[in-house]
Order: sequence, then structure tokens, then C-alpha cells
Amino acid sequence: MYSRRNFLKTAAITTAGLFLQGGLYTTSAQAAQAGPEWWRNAVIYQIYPRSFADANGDGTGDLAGIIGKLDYLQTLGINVIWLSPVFRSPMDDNGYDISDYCDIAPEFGTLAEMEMLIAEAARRDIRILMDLVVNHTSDEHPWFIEARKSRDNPYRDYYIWRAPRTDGSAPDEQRSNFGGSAWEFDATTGEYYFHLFSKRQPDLNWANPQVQQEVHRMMNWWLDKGIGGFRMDVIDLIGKDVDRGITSNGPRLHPLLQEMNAATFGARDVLTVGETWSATPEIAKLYSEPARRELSMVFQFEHITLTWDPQDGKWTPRAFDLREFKGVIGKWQKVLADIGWNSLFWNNHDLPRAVSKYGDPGRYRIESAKMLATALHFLKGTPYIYQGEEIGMTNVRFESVEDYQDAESLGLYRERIAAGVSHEAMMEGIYANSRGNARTPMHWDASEHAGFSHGKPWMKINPNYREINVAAALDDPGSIFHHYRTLIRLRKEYPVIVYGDYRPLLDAHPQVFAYERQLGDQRIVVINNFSGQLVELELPADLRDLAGESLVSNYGPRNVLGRHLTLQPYESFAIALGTPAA
Ligand code: TEU
Ligand code: CA
Repeated sequence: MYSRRNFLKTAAITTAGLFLQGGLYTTSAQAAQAGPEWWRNAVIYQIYPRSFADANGDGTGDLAGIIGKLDYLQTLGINVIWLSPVFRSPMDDNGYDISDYCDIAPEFGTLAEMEMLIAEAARRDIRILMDLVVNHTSDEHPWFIEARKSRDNPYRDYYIWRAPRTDGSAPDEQRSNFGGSAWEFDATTGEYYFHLFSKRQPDLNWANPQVQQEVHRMMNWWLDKGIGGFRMDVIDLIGKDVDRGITSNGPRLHPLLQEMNAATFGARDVLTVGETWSATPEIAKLYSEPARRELSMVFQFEHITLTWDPQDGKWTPRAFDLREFKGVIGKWQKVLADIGWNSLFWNNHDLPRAVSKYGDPGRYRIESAKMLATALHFLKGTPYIYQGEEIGMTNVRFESVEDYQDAESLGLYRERIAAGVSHEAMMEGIYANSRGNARTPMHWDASEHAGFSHGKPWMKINPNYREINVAAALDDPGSIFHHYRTLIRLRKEYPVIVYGDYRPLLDAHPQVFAYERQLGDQRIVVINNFSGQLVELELPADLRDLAGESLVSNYGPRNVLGRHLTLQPYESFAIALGTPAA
């Protein structure tokens, strides 16, 4: 009969014996992937510093606030923090517009506090990823201040300048992601500069070797401080060739990343993850195949844009279709099975809250949040948790678009209203997909300002904080928080979760996302009901009448897989299979 102790004992022994017996990892790729990279079984927690914890009561989250919550994160069990930008910035895009890469924004703290955070995190076996935002700088960065002084300024070529057309208009029709033209006219020098985001975020000219060296120097400066690596902002854009209208996956992209790897983190034991909205599975392999010496992994967004209108994008939300979703996830699991590596996430600081987008923020908020966590954390790849996800925080319906405090939402709201879209229709897009949904301050308890700050928060708090907060979650053993703790613990205990092969199950089922992970004779089956209805499920023949151990579930434990299962609304469980049921 299957026993947990035997399963783990065999797991530990076989893992150890991997190289000796070679039994556990059936393919050389599994063996290859079972290399030294610590990040393969890491679980990463993303912090949006402005909204995480405010220690000095000025209403803005800060580094001291984060240091004060490290014990909480250690209890959760994560071992890496991705820290969204904390660098000096005029905050036109909440820090993704940097004016000094080697200094901390005063509202977030000091360099000494940043070094304290790195040290205090390390004391808890937590590494810090810095956010590398080098597709563009702030227009207040000294490089740009110099560059716009004159056409022959030594920094001029750090950016992308073009002459106006004969009628004085912009060089071409390229658009900014935040609305409007991607070209801004600079009267002083009579030329346009290129900006794919706000006009206060001029794009760097990565064809200029000096720009590369400056960035490499800055990266090594931070690496020397003991950080755990970098999250790289819109890194798929740095190889752009604007004259040909190519922004992502430009001709120089991968050579630039290989040069960056060789000049900075290549020889260091760190994690690098690139934000690549344009990545396909094949391209992701180029980034993350170790032999190519580029990155550890990338964030791909194909499962995210499924809920966007192909024309209108995210401002015209599209219903979530589970079969489409399973198709995308299955493809990424398959293509990166042996070469490269997946990152796993439902949400981040640019995306709506997972439980609101893919689950049920109302009656089944807890069940669906747990289901989404289980469905993601048993996949092959490195999971990311966005602050507040671990307590099931939801989207928010603010009165006005201004309340979302987001350059992108505001820019596109104005552009689309001017284009004739109704306020109501645009607000539906904002409620569903505005980045502001992810940025409301963290809910620590039910006290005033949700325990986020003793002062007036920089952004309105989601009024459901009295019900949804960390204090309540910690006290409730059945909470979403403790569910995440279990998932994180299991990933450390079961090599099959990290290295096992992925096998999709019930692909055609419209409501159930099920799959199997296998490593040697270890098998885990994961079944998730993505609907708020009861589901009568016929299991595939090879899964019937098997007994095992329920690893995690959001209703009662399940130790046997019979012929037929009745799944409760959003029911989800993972079972470690051993021997056939008696
Ligand atoms: O995001 C890239 C990007 O395109 C998203 O900003 C955009 O919001 C997309 O439509 C997703 O909703 C990165 C950062 O993550 C984002 O916060 C920055 O605003 C942006 O780059 C510019 O640095
Ligand atoms: Ca503060």
C-alpha cells in the first residue's frame, strides 16, 4: 500500500541516486535540467513597493516596510523576491522611468536600506531580484538631459533621434503603448525622439556600444551587492530597428543578450527572467536554452492575451475559454519540456487580479483562488506569486479612471474616448483589465488603511479589505494563504513537481483542467474544476481505480481515483499515485 514515508524516502533516495542509478530521470533532458540551477525549484514573490507596506506613514510603501514583512514572507515559504523598481525616478510610470539606476527613490528609502533588505532577506534564505528597466530611461536621467542639449552632445546617440518629415510631422506612424505617437518632438534640437511608452520614457539606443557598457557596469554594480538576479523589463524590445518599424525580436536582440550575459551575470549563480510579450515557445527556447547563455527564463503572455480582443486588445475583454487556455499551456509545457524553462504566473503589477479574471471573486472566492494556485503550481516551471494573490485579493471598481493611478489606463482612456468609445464601454475595460486593479495597497489587517499605512495611502484601498487581509488569513488554517504555503512546501519535497514530464488529460473537457506529472515511477495527477458548477467527470481508463495520497485539495482530501468523480464548484486536488486501489 502506498505510504507517504515510502514515497518521500524513495523520492529522496532516488533523487540522490539520480546520477548513480539514473533511474528517476527517464530522459537525459530531465537529468540535464536537474542541474545546479537553484531557481528551478524556487517560488518567487513579486512586490510592488509603492503598495506593499508603508513604514513611515507617508502613505507610500517603502523598503523599511518590506524589511518589516520578511518574516511573513519566510512563513509563506518563498525564496525569491522580485522587487519592482525602487530606483530614483520622477514616477511618471511609478518607477518604470528611472533617472538614476544606482540610487534609491527617496520615497522608497535609501541605498543603505536597500543593502539592509538584501542582507535581511539573505538571513532568511530569500534572494532579491532587481527590476532592470533599460529599454528606456526617464527623461530626467542625466543621459537624456545631456542628449537633448544639442545634436552633437556626447550623449545624443544614447537615444533614438530622427528628423521631422518635410511637413514637420513625426518620422512615421509608430504608436506608443500608452497611447499617441511613439515620436515626441524636441524643440531645442528640432528633432523627434522615440518612446514606446510615455513621452517621459525615451527609448535607449542599444545599437550604441557605450549604452551597452553603461548598463553592464550598472548591472555588475548591483550584482556585487549580492542580489539574486534581475527581472528584465520589456527586454524583447532592446534589439529594435525603428527605421524598419521593428520593435520586438529585432535583429540584434539575442546577440545583445549574449553579450550582456558574458559581461555581467553569466558567471554568477543568479536568476534572470525577461518580460517578453512577443515570445513564442520557439523564441522562448532561444532565450532560455542554457547552452545559448542568454537568460534563465522569460515571461510569456499568450495565456493572458487570450482574454483580450484581437483588435481592441485588453480594453475590450473577451470571455475566458478553458479549452483555449489548456491548448496554450499544453503547448508551452510541451515545447519547453526538455530545452529551456517556463515561468508560471496568473498576474503581476500590469495585470488584473487572478481570482477576478479566472476565478470567482464572490461566492467561491476562496475555493477558486485555491484552485487557480493548485492548477498553476503543479505545472513545470518556476511559479510567481504577485503580492496579495496569496490572500485572494480582487479587482476593484473605482468611480473614476483617475482612481486607478495608472499612466497606461489614463492614456488609453483619453485616446479611446476621443476616438468615440463610450465612457461605459471603456470603464468595463478598465474594471476588467486596468493595471490599477493590481496596485491597490496590500491588505495586512482590518484596521484603518488595511494596516498598509498610518497615513493616507497614495492610492485608494479596495473596500473589501476588512474581509480579505493577511491577519485573518494567518489565523484561519483553511485560508488561501495556508494553501499557498502547502504548495510551496510540496515543490521543495517532490522532485516530480520540478522535473517531471507533463501529460495533459481531458483536453477536450470544457470545465476541467487536468494533467499528470511523471518522474520515474512517481506520478501526480492534478484535477481542477474551473467552473462554479458541479461537474460529473468520467476519468480516463488508465487513471481509474488508483489509490494514492492527497497532497492538497480545496474541499476534502481525495486518496482514490474511482471511475467517476463528482467535482464541487471550483474543486481542485492533487494526488500522488502509488499502487492500484485495493
Ligand atoms: O510592461 C510592458 C507592457 O507592455 C505593459 O506595460 C502593458 O501594460 C501591457 O499592456 C500589459 O498590460 C513593462 C512593465 O511591466 C510596466 O509596468 C511598464 O509600464 C512598462 O514595461 C514600461 O516600462
Ligand atoms: Ca512610506
